[in-house]
Amino acid sequence: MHPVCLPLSCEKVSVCAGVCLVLHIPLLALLKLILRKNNSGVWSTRHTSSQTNTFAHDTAPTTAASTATTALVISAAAIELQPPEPQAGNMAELSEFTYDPKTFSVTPAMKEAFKTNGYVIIRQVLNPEEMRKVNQMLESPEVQRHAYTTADEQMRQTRMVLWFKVGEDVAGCVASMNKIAGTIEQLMDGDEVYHFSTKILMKEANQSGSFLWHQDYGYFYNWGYMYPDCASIFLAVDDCTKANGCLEVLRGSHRMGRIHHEPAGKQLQADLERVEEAKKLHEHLYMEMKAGDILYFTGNLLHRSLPNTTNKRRWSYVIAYNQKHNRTYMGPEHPRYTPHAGFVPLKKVSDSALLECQKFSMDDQWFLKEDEDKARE
Ligand SMILES: O=C(O)CCC(=O)C(=O)O
Repeated sequence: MHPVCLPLSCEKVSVCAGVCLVLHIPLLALLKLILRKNNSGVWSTRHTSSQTNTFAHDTAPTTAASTATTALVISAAAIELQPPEPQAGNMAELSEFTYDPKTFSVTPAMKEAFKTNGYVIIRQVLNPEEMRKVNQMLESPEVQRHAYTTADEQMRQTRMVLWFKVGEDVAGCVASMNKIAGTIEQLMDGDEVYHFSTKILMKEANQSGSFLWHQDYGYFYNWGYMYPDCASIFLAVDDCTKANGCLEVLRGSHRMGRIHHEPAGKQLQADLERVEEAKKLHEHLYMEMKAGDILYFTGNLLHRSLPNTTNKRRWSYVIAYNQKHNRTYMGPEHPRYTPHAGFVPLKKVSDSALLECQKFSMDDQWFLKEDEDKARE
């Protein structure tokens, strides 16, 4: 018997069963015509619930079809069909929080939002004074001389700098502060995390390429990491808007698991057929952010960003973390081995560390060179 028949009284069951048999295929279409979603995301009839019974009684069931309609309305009202998730907008809002230095902690609501949506955005994690220090470090010739370019599928270029070590300098503080490293560790809700890499992605004014649709685990997977137990934080160095190529995500897409990636330009791109299908199931969100806001997101969340079309730069600062147990099987003998692959414990520091830190120099840092970049392999 079709499930919509279940709660009907005995005399209606035979009518409905017959109708189900005859109309089995168009049944869902009929239901869609009869039902609509209300504001709280619950499916109901086109009338209010108090009107539902009146509707059933007032309609003279003169034909088999109208009898079926009446039966279906009664049964659907009784079942109260639920869509798989509440309204999209509300769920996205659930992932948005504001940092308060006095009271901040990772709450169950944040963990739940991270699990459901694949990300949380926390506004103003770094204050303007902290951001001044970050900018001073990023703009220093010592960092900038390590810049090279990545390119999208149209070979449009974006400058980037990438490094691996966590020093006792400004960059090291950012990577190991509790409000960043401690937060991502708690959101991932499991093993200890360590720093995998930090990079700055510099979309300059009126130029730059895109970052193609991908999952960060798409990269980690190629480097031999066995589990998607990695996550990243995206710190807005400049305000990020739709016009200057803010990050875009497909909310909840991490629940699809890893999808196939192929090289495109100098990047890896997720299988676009899958991405198109994913867009039908997962809300496409533009992560507009102010400088100092941080997006914490899981390794399998599909994301991308488009070129900067404005006359101001749009820089971002992305730190990748990996869980301690998540090892790569690609040891030194393997052609894809990356020497930074091993676990190095991350000693977390207090949230005041960045303001206290005076070391801008990264003289002992290990910066990635363009010819060492194995992103595409
Ligand atoms: O900075 C951006 O626009 C994109 C960065 C990104 O997608 C990544 O690092 O995985």
